[in-house]
Amino acid sequence: MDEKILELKQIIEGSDNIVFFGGAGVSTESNIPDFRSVDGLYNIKYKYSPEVILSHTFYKEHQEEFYEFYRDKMIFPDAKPNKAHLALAKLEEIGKLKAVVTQNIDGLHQQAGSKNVFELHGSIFRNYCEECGKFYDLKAITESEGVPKCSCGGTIKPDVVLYEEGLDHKLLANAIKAIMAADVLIIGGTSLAVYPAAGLLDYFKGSKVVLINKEETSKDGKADLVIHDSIGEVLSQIIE
Ligand code: CNA
Repeated sequence: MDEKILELKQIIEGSDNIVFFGGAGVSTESNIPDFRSVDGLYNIKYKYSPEVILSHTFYKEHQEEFYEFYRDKMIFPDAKPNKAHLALAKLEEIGKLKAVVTQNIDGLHQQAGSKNVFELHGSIFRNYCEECGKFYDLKAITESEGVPKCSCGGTIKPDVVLYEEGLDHKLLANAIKAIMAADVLIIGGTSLAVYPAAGLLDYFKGSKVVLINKEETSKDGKADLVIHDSIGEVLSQIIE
């Protein structure tokens, strides 16, 4: 076994208080593109960058275009959890992993069986009317055309955090609490370029930070163990 995998295995064996912090790279092996990889959404040709389209201002001013992009590029209803999601769910089941803090909106951690998941940026599976607050599931978006409308006439908005919007305070506080209480923090599949989410890592006070990412990140220098590899491949070797 690779030396680094062995080291990760030892770190995991030595702790029953692990928190995982992840991003879009956790779901690329489920064929959901991330933002910043070569095949990611930042490198596709679109009239506007994802950062512009997925902003609150754009949502308000160009709703038709927002929903066209959102349906086309952000929703993958048939995606299945991959080896990374399954390994993390297993680590929780055996009592080692206490929480998953994710920037993803795809619901794949829950689909894999993870219970304590903090979805910092919301979920494509939750949608609500901006006027009356009525809740809608994903079908309200996938089975409608143009701007999805509520029975009251209001616009249905996905419960996902757009650029320029703040994170849910309670959720943020609970995610911070979990990170502060953890002994081991495993960070994976994230460029750590999106704030305030990436700033949550500064709350970690435990003993070991592990970083598993295909590319280098700004926090590589601060981690005790850095593995530049596919997260599904790495985590599936830990839990066999
Ligand atoms: P990002 O900025 O696109 O970074 C992804 C990182 O993951 C990159 O550094 C890649 O090198 C790395 N990576 C890609 N595939 C793998 C892999 N298989 N194994 C290991 N590393 C890999 O994405 P972040 O999550 O850091 O950025 C935050 C944004 C992206 C959040 O606001 C998300 O909501 C948003 N996003 C989410 C999804 C999703 O829900 N699946 C998809 C696309 C974007």
